[in-house]
Amino acid sequence: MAAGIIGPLEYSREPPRNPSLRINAKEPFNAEPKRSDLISSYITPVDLFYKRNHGPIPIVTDLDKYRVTIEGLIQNPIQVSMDDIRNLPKHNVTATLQCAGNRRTEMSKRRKVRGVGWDACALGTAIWGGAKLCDVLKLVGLSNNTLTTTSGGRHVEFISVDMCKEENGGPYKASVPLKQATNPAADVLLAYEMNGEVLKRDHGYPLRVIVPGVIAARSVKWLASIKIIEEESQGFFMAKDYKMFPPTVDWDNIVWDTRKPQMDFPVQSAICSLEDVTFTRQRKMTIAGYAVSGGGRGIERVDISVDGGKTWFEASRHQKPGIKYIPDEVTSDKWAWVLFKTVVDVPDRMEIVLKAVDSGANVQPESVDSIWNLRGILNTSWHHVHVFNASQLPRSHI
Ligand SMILES: Nc1nc2c(c(=O)[nH]1)N[C@H]1C(S)=C(S)[C@@H](COP(=O)(O)O)O[C@H]1N2
Ligand SMILES: [Mo]
Repeated sequence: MAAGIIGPLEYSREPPRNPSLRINAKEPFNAEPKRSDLISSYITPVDLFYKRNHGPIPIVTDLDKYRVTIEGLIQNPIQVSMDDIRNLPKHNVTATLQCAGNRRTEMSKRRKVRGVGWDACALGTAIWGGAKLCDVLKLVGLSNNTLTTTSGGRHVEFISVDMCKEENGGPYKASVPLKQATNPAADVLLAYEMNGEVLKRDHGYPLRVIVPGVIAARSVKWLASIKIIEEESQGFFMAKDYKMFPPTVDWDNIVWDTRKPQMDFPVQSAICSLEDVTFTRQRKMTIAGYAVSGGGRGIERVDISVDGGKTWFEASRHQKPGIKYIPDEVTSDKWAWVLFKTVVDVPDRMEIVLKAVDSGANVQPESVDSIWNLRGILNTSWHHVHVFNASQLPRSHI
């Protein structure tokens, strides 16, 4: 067990949570904000940030004794304290974390998938404050942009203290390539702050990994040790989960080894000002939501259709509107979402469709069928919302 922090076996010591969250699973606690709450500010308030756990929330028993071990295929393993991490240059990175399971419920409606159901709000944007992993790894003699260590290490594994049933009660683990971990431009952080405050327990207190542009499953919370290893982590969530299979693969014929662990997330967008089926008496309506892409590819365009995808127009978008506490040292926001908004006239009924285009000209896929996969990850299909004028309700709704 790691020094100064424990992963409890039961759920009797969970932190307080905002009651407005929509709970998708109680134990482990998995919850997302309401759609309208998600887009009420560019930076997601901590209490409204989605929470995705695989076990009870760990407890820091003694922060002074807390140490992160750095070991594996390196010459000299060390242990670092919170003070050691805080003494390194501090960076603030504005990054959107998105769970690979975002919009899973919608995919499951088409054909059943396995996993916690999520609406379209299993993501959030925060200003993460902490040390760059590349600076931490310099403490064990690894210089920037290292491909491999002299003893053959090519991946950096992060190990937590929580107890996940998928790991048979063991801790959550994930890894990133050493090249990415030691690349200062990749902005991989060991974060101890979220939106300028000490990280909360739900989000990994005292220290978590943030891997911008990559599915959030790699941003390990409650970090206990870092291991330099030869191959990608063999942990459950790298080897037997969070992989993208084609629609033909089912639980009977799946061979996990045939696919790489998913890293970057693809371009994604969703309407958050409206529910999937919305009734209104208004003649004008606001369509607002988010668009985000992984790998540091910003959003180039957000396209909206109000006639089911026959004709399209571009939504106005805004990045960073009125951020109050954005500090000077913020390095970039290429890792973060854009929010968009547009006002349209409301006919008797309309089908609103949304798709985004990223800076690499990647476009969201039209149909969920083409990307359906048994674990229900990365549902990035065009988002549809049906609007009915309440005075003209179709027969089936009266
Ligand atoms: N130690 C640990 N880290 C973890 C997880 C976990 O269960 N345990 N869940 C991962 C997944 S799947 C996601 S989507 C994000 C969620 O981060 P959040 O709860 O801060 O939003 O954390 C990742 N890191
Ligand atoms: Mo996730």
